[in-house]
Amino acid sequence: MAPNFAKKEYQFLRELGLAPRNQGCYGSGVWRGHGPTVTSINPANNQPIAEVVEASIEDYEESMVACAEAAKLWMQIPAPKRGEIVRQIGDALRTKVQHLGRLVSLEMGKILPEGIGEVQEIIDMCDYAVGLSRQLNGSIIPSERPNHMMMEVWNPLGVVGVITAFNFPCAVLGWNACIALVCGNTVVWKGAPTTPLITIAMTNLVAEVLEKNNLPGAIFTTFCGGAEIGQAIAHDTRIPLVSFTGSSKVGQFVQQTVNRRFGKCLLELSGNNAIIVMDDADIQLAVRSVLFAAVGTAGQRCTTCRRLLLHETIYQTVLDQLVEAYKQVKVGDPLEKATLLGPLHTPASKVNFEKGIDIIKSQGGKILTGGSSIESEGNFVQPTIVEISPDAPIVKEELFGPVLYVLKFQTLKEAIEINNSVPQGLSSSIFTRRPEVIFRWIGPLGSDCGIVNVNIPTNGAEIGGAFGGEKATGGGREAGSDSWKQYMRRSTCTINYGSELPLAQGINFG
Ligand code: UN1
Repeated sequence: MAPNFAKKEYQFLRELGLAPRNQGCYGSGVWRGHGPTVTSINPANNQPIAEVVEASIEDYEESMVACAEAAKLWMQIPAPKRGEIVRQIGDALRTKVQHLGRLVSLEMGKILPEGIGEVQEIIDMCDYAVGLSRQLNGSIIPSERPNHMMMEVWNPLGVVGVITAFNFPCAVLGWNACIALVCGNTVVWKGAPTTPLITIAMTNLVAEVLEKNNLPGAIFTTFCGGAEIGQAIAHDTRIPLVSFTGSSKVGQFVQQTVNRRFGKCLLELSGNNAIIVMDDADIQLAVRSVLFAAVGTAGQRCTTCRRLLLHETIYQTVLDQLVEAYKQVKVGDPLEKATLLGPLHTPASKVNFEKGIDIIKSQGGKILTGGSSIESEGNFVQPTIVEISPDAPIVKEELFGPVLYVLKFQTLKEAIEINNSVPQGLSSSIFTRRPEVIFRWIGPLGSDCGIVNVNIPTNGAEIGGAFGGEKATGGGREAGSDSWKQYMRRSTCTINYGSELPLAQGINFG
């Protein structure tokens, strides 16, 4: 049933500024929408939640003119003052964390604690970015010439484009936007076509803060829309940096388009993450971690564990405990308290799961538990464990659902080889207590991923580190550490404060 917005249990939608029909473009500080009308669907029952009128290309053009203009103003505001605006965004999020988390759960389908966790991730990013706004430091470099000084000044890029995916419909916006804003850039955001209500609710919150501070709304410009808007962003020379989250296939296309115009890309693409359990591992810790990593968000995180590599001596013990744990997983409405596994995001994801299972069987995979979709009005499937050879072609692909491949190994070297044998390189984890194993794992001949963990799951990264991966994952790094540098341009400045003109490399010119 479509929610009745007036009913008490759906009151939170109104409080997030949503209506049964919404405009999906926030440009030049006003809501508009002249594109196609889409319906947001609840994945737990495939019933409509509300309608959204997407941005048209004309909406895009008009909004982009204002956004590029606003960048000139925003970049001249001192960075710590920009930080103060991001601090206020964080505070606004704090007051709405339950509501927004609930909306994430309702529209995306992840369970409520994960929905709230996702909003918390943006709040963390706001806090981080506030501190960062006083630390956008450049270096001073010794000059080889007398009476000269060399230094680096970090300047804003202008406009940063952020294209996000359905699985983290707002946290990934937070990773990019919080940093981009304190760095002095305006932000253009295209959320996923199937999560437009989250895009609108999140934008409402940011827009209110800008308005309260008498700043142009165009500093934060939002488009609900599909491929046409995505392509416009990729082609737009007013956008020097495009951050894209999605499949490797689309990411490659975005990168080629942006690079052709000498723009830069930050890519956050597919993962195929492994957990290795060594013979000395704490088995209980490993089993709990695998459960969260493989079943959490119904296997729809880019950091989801898809491959479990078990040492032959503990193979059966871990597997028995894991199969037992899988059988206890409660599948159901993501808003209900006991639920651990919500629906897949769309009916197409469910079909994709079913096709994946057929391929797994045809490639010699043995289903140990699960393996079927569940008859219901929602997109529910069973959490699934498969015994399969590491050489089966399906193992190299990212099947976006709760399907875990279990593989057996004998030596650490062999486990690392299997870990590194897939095209993707996002996240990885090993369970062991031996220092020599830990240091080999994180060293040059260890995991080839961007995220290399020990005794924790592959997912659930903190925002303080740089997030991203290698190979087909795209090479981008977002959120913490020195990721901010990508949202700025570096000016290397050499200043002569003397009256001579000594040349570098000792050149005597005339
Ligand atoms: C994603 O799946 O696109 O590490 C991002 C994690 C989360 C982010 C996942 N912090 O699982």
